[in-house]
Amino acid sequence: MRTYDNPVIGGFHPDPSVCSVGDDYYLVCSSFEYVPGLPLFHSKDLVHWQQIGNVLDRPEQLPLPLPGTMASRGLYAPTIRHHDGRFWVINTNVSGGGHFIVTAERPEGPWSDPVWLDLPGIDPDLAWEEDGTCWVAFTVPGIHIARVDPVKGEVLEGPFPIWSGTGLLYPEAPHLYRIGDWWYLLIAEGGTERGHAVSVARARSPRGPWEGAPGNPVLTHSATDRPIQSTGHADLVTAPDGTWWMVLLATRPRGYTPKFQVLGRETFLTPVEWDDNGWPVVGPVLERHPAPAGAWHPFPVRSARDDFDEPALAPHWISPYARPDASWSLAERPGWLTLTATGPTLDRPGYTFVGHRQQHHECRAAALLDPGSGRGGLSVRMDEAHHYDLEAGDGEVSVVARIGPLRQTVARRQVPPGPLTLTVTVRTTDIISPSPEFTGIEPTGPDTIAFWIGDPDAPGAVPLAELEGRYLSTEVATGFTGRVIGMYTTRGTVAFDWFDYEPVPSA
Ligand code: 6LW
Repeated sequence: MRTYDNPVIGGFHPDPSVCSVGDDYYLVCSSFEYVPGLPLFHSKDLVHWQQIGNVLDRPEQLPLPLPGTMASRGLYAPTIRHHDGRFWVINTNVSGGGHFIVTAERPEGPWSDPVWLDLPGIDPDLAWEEDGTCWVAFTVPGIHIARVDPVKGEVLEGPFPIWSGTGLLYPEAPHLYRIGDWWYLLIAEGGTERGHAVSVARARSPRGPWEGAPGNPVLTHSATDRPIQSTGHADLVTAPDGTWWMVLLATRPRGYTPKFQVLGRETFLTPVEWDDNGWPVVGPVLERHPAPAGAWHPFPVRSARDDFDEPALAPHWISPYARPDASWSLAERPGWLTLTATGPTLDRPGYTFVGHRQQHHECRAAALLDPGSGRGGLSVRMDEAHHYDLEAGDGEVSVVARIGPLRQTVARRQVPPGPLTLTVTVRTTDIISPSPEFTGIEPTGPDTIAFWIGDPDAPGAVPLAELEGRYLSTEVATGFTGRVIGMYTTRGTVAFDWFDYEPVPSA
């Protein structure tokens, strides 16, 4: 039997929303403080996803960030729908402006400028009745809806509350669907941490009255020992063969109790069945499931190496807060990505950083860089107060750990001038009970992060330091994102010839 592996989109890709057009599927995720905003994926089989762009990729469309945006603020959960021959994305900038709608004829864009909606809350959803009546559902707290003109951004009626789930924490993430003679309302509750759950209600009209499913929550991994945790924030889609599927966020925490999640909330896929009373039956979400029927449609595997030979940066490259034109160039030194410092430290927003999400528990990232007279390197980032940096400049390479209020240089090595390769390797360390020789400092975190000058698999590589990974986890750093491994510059201009990111198979 053909199977697929979860997550279907690894690394920090939370709050997935999906729509289908014929046998094409499109999916968007939250992006928080990172630009470009709202990564957009395409699939033909629900299993293989290729990023085709970002919904918010023009500063004149939406100048990101708005002043004062902090880590894990900015763009929260979006919804994508196809209606009336157009793609619609509704989203919220929690750092200013609130809810907005953008549309596009083609998912690759261009996406329109935003139309703003004068409604409170987060997690907006768009749904249309057969006569064209358009509803926005959102979280204030409790789930509310308003009737809107989505083209003008006018609120025509409401908002009013419709349902607040089963009494669990934070009923949120509503999506409304017309299915047969019913309207269904899918929500998340329990909070986005280990208590996360999916619940459902139905009504004959969006106005209600809403009746919850007797089996609510219809999905949760709360209080289980399953390796996949925090299952929630889901959206539904049908395949051409009539089968139903759910995309949702979940996590894969590791290490000793309370366990640590370092990859952020990722996108998972799971089948949905319907019981005789018309309620969805879903879960558990497994690491491996029987695949949807129909032709398999993998995309060409992206090469581990980005040589920076293309005229534009690929859409998966993200930068915290902003990527000013003057801070990066693919033309200044052809075949290289040059990064020019916009700020002197990764400890405060305003620096130059172009990163790749860590998408696998075991992986390596490397770059060949020419520091010139500048300073820069590779950083593993959660936020300004939680990052490990492997930095070249001034004839040396150093490893700096920033953990909360503490900042320490943990290794330093002289190097000859000129280009050099820097490598970061991440390995899991699941030690769940102390060894007989327990010293009290056994690694109990999810992983270790090692820093090298050179290629660790080639002669001459210099190991500089190995640090515990738990300090770059959501449980320590807090927030809604995951690790991003990036190239950065904090002084002058540093040129990067290539950047590799690849999973490392377990030994
Ligand atoms: C999002 C909310 C949630 O707005 O987390 O898991 C918040 N669900 O629905 C940020 O992603």
